[in-house]
Amino acid sequence: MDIIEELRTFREKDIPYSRVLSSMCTIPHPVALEAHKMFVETNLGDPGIFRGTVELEKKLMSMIGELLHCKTPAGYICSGGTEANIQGVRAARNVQRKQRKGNLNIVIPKTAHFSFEKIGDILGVEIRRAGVDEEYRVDVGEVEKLVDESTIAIVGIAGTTELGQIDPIVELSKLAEERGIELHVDAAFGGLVIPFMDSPYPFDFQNSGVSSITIDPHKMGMATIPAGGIVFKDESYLMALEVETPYLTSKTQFTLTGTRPGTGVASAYAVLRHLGYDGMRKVVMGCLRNTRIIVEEMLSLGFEPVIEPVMNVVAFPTEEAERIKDELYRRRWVISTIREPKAIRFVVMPHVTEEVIKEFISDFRKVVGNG
Ligand code: 0PR
Repeated sequence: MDIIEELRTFREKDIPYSRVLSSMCTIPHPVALEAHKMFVETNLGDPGIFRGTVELEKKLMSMIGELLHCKTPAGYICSGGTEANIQGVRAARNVQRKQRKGNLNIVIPKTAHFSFEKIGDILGVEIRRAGVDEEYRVDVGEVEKLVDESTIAIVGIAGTTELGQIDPIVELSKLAEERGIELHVDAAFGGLVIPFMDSPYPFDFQNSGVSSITIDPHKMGMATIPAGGIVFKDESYLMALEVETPYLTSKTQFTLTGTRPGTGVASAYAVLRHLGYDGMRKVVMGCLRNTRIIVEEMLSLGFEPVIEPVMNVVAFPTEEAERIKDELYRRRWVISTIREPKAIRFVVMPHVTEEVIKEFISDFRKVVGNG
């Protein structure tokens, strides 16, 4: 068998995005794919060779900085939200280390992504989890109680993985400033949604206490995987991450990985330039409209959302969550479930079109005995 044919047999076993309502990734925008192909062999790990790609990354970072209300953005495109969160907390640890005593800790919302588990393990910092209010936003009072002399950073989430909720970043920022500690905002998902909403919640560097933001082009930015983003409020944080690189074309490196693709940079840049703010707004509005359609359909079947959707993520409580998910999977639909409360969850990415929703709801009805 021809190798390409062989590869196709594997690829055909993958479930197409048109059957996936659980993913925060999506089909790359056509312009992202073009850009990706052009940069396939680039390696940002050796900037002296890929000088043009380095320049492009700087341009992209200043575009993202503008979007996030930062005049001095410093950061890079990495493998994803996990690496971005690691680097955000690692930089916070390195800048705070001298002033803090004891076993260092960070305070995160209970609703934080599981990447923070890895962070605790890798960096050896204690992870303290604060509870949430009835709308699933972190309880700032609880965060305040958990912060002590060993705390290096607070984490807030702008677009929680499970419910798409936004933490009170404004209040967290004030608290971080009062205590002289860092505030890392995980906007891996929401970072490319919130700025394009009608009255965007100020989750970004508008708050002077925000030190770093995770913002992933391979989620709502429609870039090719891998493309995560970490942005610091200024260069001092990158300097706190530097190690010497004796035999490279550069003297130091602040990234976590060494060899690093330029494809994410090119594809993210291409999408943002091609669509512009207006185009991005249209995409986001489309996803929000489709989220509404799902909510209406689900309401008509007797399911009420856990919270009124804030963005294009929505969950519906049901004791039968696991059964529904498994039964749908047997019918080649992928949805997800969340733990607290027990619920089924949908992420309404650009590939979840009105037609997809129609087809999905028709199967969903059968699964819940209403079709
Ligand atoms: N922060 C938040 C708020 C996230 O939602 C995620 C990922 C991350 C950080 C980590 O990002 P990376 O996965 O890029 O390292 N959230 C989704 C999740 O883990 C990602 C995802 C993507 C899940 C595609 C499924 C899928 O098919 O649930």
